[in-house]
Amino acid sequence: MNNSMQLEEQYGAHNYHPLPVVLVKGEGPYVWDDQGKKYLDMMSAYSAVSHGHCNPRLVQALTDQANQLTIVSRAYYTDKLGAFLKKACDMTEQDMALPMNTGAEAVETAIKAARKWAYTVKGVADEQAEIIVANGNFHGRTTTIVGFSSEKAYQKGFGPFTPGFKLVDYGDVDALEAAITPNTAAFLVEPIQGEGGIVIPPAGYLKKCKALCEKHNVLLICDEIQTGLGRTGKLLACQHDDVTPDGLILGKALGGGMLAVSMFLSRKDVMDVFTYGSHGSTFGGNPLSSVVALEALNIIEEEKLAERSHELGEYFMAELRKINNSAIKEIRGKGLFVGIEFHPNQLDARDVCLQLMDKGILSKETHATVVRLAPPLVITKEQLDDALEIIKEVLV
Ligand code: PXG
Repeated sequence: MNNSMQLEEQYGAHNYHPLPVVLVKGEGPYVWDDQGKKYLDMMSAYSAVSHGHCNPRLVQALTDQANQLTIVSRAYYTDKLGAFLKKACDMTEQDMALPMNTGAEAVETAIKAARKWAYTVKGVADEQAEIIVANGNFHGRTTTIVGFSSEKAYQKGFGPFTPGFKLVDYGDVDALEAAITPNTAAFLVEPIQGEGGIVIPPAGYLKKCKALCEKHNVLLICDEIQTGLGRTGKLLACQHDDVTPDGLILGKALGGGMLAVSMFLSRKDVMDVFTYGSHGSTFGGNPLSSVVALEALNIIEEEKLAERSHELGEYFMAELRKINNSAIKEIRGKGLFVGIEFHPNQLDARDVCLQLMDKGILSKETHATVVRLAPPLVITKEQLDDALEIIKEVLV
């Protein structure tokens, strides 16, 4: 253990179990450690670095604005926030947006919006609103959010939890219908479960969920913090099912891998439940974040990162499927959001990640059996080919 690791271990809470590498520099899909060793980053900070490390356009936008104006309170207008909100709404076909910082904050915002909409628009009796969520969900780490997780490890020791949530099986439309009552405000769901292990629901699932939600006057809210902004080969993963959700949550790549920028977007009648003083954030929507996030959206559009993710993802998965190793249970994904699942007890996903790291690829296991491969979307086919060579060396 070197000095950097020791300092983190001694002075930092032990809420992570990092691989033994100290990163000091990044550029495009690559990062370097303190020994000068270069790695291809196939983690991309859980999709936050879709634009590549230190993307020059984003560095420029960040530094220009940092020299101009960084943070003021939302008690004032700025010349930057409106343009960012408009771009986000236009691109995602939503009416209005509320900017926050971390993903969990935007999820909390969605929960508050759904509940207040249920009381003030749908007519649910006070304190009775219910939100349906899916088994295997991951929406963040606040006490309310971990309270409706089905993963006991996220909850243990942190109760009591917020009432008003119901779990149903992911991918099961009948279970959703059975769970809906007149008090249901919303169904909050990830179009593909990322932390759950890159779990892809049956084709048409979201479309059927949308129809059910419409029928029962329930909001369909998609958490696209991880799947959104091109990661799965479309701008939004819900577009694979031709669905425009009633509420949408973005984060991670929205900040261009530079800053924590998240937002809840929705229809006007939902967003209008927020009135002066009912919600807010010191840093949400500040001019520095707004400029960086607007440029991040421009880059996704102009550099066609979603299309790139689709094409390279198809190629990558087809090549991975050629690997002949009986420990591999499944290779699945959409776009450059790919998981390799191993049969339990045949190959340990963390061991595979350690071997990949040794050979110059950074990845991370989700649970014990799935290795996640999600490089920056700016990666080239040649760079992906290099990665494939190394993955084959480790797995064949
Ligand atoms: N929703 C989804 C779908 C996510 O993947 C969040 C919400 C929460 O975002 P913030 O910005 O609050 O972390 C995520 C986050 C971790 C961890 O260590 C989090 C994520 C992925 C992997 C690890 O908490 N995703």
